[in-house]
Amino acid sequence: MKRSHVVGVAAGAALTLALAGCSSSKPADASSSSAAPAASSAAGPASSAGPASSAGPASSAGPASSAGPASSAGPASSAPGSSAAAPAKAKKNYNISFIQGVAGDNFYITMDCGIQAEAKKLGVTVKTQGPAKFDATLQKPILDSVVQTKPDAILIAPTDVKAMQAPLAAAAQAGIKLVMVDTTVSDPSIAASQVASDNNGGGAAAFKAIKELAPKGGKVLVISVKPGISTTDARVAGFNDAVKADPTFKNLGVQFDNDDPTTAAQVVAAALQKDPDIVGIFATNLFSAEGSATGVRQAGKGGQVKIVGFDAGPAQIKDLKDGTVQALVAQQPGTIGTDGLDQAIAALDGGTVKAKIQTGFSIITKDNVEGTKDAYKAAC
Ligand code: T6T
Repeated sequence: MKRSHVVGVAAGAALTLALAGCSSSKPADASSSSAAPAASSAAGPASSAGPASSAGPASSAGPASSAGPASSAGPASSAPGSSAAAPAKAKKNYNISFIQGVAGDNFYITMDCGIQAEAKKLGVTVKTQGPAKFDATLQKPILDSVVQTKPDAILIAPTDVKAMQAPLAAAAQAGIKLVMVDTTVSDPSIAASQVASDNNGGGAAAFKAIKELAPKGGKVLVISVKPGISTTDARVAGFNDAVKADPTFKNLGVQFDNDDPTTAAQVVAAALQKDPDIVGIFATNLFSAEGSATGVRQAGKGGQVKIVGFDAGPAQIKDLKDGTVQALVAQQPGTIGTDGLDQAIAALDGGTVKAKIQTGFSIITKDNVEGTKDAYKAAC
């Protein structure tokens, strides 16, 4: 499936961004004739239960192909996970846990909405919980206690590639099927499947958007969470490689905010004091983007310094409409969730499991934000 998507940037110049098609493939068939009735989702801390609404067809994608007839480096955007026929019921009402990277993050809330809708359809139970901060020292005890309850499978967004490796290996050793959703660990062979966005491609697309907004080039800054997160590290790498290939831009490097918008705002304010001629900021996730917008606003440079942020939470959409942020790289967290659950069920039912699924992203600007279906949810 390929579709072309014309978007404009705040400066008014129209960009033609190609949404390059990821090849469509149905997630592993989780079909079975008998299935338990859908059970309602139970709750742990920061838990959520499944809505009645349907998640749409479960989708999955092969490696996201990139395209972009428009200028400059990297893919402009990548295709949404392609549609596939909805899986049938699971063989039984499995007990599954979903452990978010952090509770209360619109990205993981939206992912949980996809998971819960899919769980209802498949007739399985998913309990969701997450740490209060994006921090392995807080996520590990949650994982350990979930493992004690002996679920059939765990869907998890590991908060650190190294720190979560051993606890997840122990879970796999205990016979629990693992599916990495969003983030992963250094050695993902312990998992049945991994589902994530094209994070490297998204970083390259972010640079491409900045270049369209600041065509003369100049200084660019990256605001990220912390080192050791597979997703944001890949976004930074994709962005850095694209900047390196363009001599009109000078990369000031990456600064970290520990997933805290207040810290991000302070870091951006200090950076703008030191380098008032920064032309663009790439914020690699939701809270980094929120904080970067605040920092730029407080410096009185709203609209002048171009901000491209990963994710599309409600506050980010507002910043985009206000003109403080110029473009958002919107992931498909609902699809990551449904695909992740489908793979877990396939692994449990003895079906065919896809070891790796890459989902797409889209670029939201002021010109296409109205009516976008890619904005994240605050609740299901
Ligand atoms: O960007 C998402 C997610 O993909 C990343 O791994 C961590 O941050 C978010 O949850 C957004 O806050």
